[in-house]
Amino acid sequence: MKIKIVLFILFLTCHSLLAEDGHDLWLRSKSTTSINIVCKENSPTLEIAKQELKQGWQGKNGETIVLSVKNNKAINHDGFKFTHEGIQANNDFGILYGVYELLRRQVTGEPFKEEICNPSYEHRVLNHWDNLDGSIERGYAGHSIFWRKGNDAFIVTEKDKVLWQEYARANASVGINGAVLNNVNSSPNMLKTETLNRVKAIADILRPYGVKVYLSAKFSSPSAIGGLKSSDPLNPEVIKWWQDKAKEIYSMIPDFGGFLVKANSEGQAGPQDYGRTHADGANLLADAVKPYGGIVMWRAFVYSTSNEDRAKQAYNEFLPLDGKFRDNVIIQVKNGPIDFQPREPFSPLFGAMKRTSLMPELQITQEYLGHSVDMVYLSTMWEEFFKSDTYQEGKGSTVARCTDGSIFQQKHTAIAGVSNIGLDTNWCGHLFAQSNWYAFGRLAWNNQMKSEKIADEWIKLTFKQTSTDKSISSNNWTVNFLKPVKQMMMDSREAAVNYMMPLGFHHIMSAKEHYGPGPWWAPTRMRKDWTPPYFHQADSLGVGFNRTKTGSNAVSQYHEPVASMFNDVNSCPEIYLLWFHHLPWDFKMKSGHTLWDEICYHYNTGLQQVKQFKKTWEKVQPYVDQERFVDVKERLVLQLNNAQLWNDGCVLYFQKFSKKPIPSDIEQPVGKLEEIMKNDMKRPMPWVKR
Ligand code: GCV
Repeated sequence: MKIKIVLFILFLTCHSLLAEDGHDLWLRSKSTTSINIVCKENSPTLEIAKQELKQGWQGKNGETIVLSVKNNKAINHDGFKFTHEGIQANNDFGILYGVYELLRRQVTGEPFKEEICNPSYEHRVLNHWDNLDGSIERGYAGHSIFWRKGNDAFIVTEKDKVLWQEYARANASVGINGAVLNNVNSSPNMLKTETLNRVKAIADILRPYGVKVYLSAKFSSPSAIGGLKSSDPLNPEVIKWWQDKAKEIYSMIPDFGGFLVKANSEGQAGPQDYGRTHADGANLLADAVKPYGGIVMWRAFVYSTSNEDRAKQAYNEFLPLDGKFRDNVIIQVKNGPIDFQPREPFSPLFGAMKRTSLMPELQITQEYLGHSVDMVYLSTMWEEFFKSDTYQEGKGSTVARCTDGSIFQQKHTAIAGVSNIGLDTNWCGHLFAQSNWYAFGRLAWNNQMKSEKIADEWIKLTFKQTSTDKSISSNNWTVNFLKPVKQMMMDSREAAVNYMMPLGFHHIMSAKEHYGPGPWWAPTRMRKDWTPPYFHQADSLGVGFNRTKTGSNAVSQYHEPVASMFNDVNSCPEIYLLWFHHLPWDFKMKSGHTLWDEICYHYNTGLQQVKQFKKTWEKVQPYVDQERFVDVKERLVLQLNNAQLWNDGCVLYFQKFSKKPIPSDIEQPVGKLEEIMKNDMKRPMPWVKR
């Protein structure tokens, strides 16, 4: 009996040692050697920097590192310089970022040489779509880490503080320096004093890590909570209300970042309700925060129930306002003209608004890319976006250069990512979704970084030090784990495009939570531009949205030669073909296949790719702890179901129009279209229980 108890205790101890729940993210370095730190200054941030160095140091035993805060014109914002003796920066945050970079290189094996590392963007912000009741719009990793409902909703517990600190640390380690704490579909209660008290508590924890807090503001707040009759931006009482609110916020949070606003979009209030423009609305808030150094991020995600192509509407509305915004307003533009689809061409607003600061908005949470079920590494998608050439100021006017201040004189530069973080132990639901949080930070810091390098770093930081079997040699690990897992990540986004929306298809997902296929969904009561048939336009003659000169002419919003390239079916990249063109089913593709066959081949390729991911992961079992291995394995099974459903649903649905056979050299669908369609809105979401 005694032996049994001892064995049981031993089992529990070993088990807890090996337990890997993913909570530690990419921050696992444990020092084995000592370091001598020289730093004349002191501050809470520098304390953290020193602590991190001591905790994570992997260099020579007893080495001396000098941390010095002094002005160097070559260093921008919170950038830093590696010198022969240590790290130099203009401010404490730069030192902290330098420390994280140094520690990262020690794990990844990248050399530490004299160089300056400047951030691409001044503000690198996470947008949390967290509601005050703790739910998260498009959140797939549990409830909010900031908000909850119930009697203790505003009580700040020790547990809260620990979590917020861990969150701040993770952000700082990849250079993220801002967080919008609530949903853009915001509640006016956000700006009530009792809520602001909690915001202050969060800001106090995030501050030493260099993470500023921002809030999404409801435009109608003056009338909703301020007792005013109107929220008209030109009304003196409204102007005063926002000024007073800003004063109150800054008295509590002196480094408050500013506001994010979704106005006159998807039912949200806005200046147009009073016959005013987006510039009037944005400038109202900008003037209120200006005395304190705050900024306003004003979203360009707008479209109405007009007959105009939805892809054209943001450009039509915002371009005429170019130059009319205050210099502390930044227009936040989604990467593509529709809505975070698996693949979109870049939004034509990039580079077109030359006298206004513009910031890209990326979506880290996988609303249209498989939630926290499908493994999709998004960095390759963002890299494709940054590299897109707008030609606005000649060849090489990439989106990256149009937004980071390289081409246009922007008072402020910024970038936002819609967060995928929740209360799940591993923060993001899917272990591999952590890589998207990581990649967003790395690309926000350096928009020229290559996805492969980011994946390489993330895998090493996340898995290397926890390899369960110490007898595994480094070479063995590299060949049998790092390489195949990296390849899987690098292929994963294209795979998702293949099994969801290849060749320029977009917005053909299920209306239920945007997971799974739904190209058929078109209730008559529904707004047309919310239904997939509006976007794919399939009929007996062909498929695709004609956005050429003979169609909606969305191509004309692009600068030449991009406009002509997209307009001409022969030069339009095939990855965007059905985004811009309506084509016959037997249109000849570059491969020699007909369009119909090519569609089938793409869906099938996506399906086969996911099968391959599953095999790859099964093979790497010896290199991963059991808990993380099983969790990812289970999700890959669900991802394969999803890929199968997409393949079967889309191929069989479009076949009703093409009336052509599915090529015989690929797997035939296993599902029945009627069944898939019948179950579409009833199918439960395949959440993985943790
Ligand atoms: C926060 C899409 C999403 C909405 C989101 C909106 C936006 O429509 O489905 O959940 O709302 O984009 O970005 O404002």
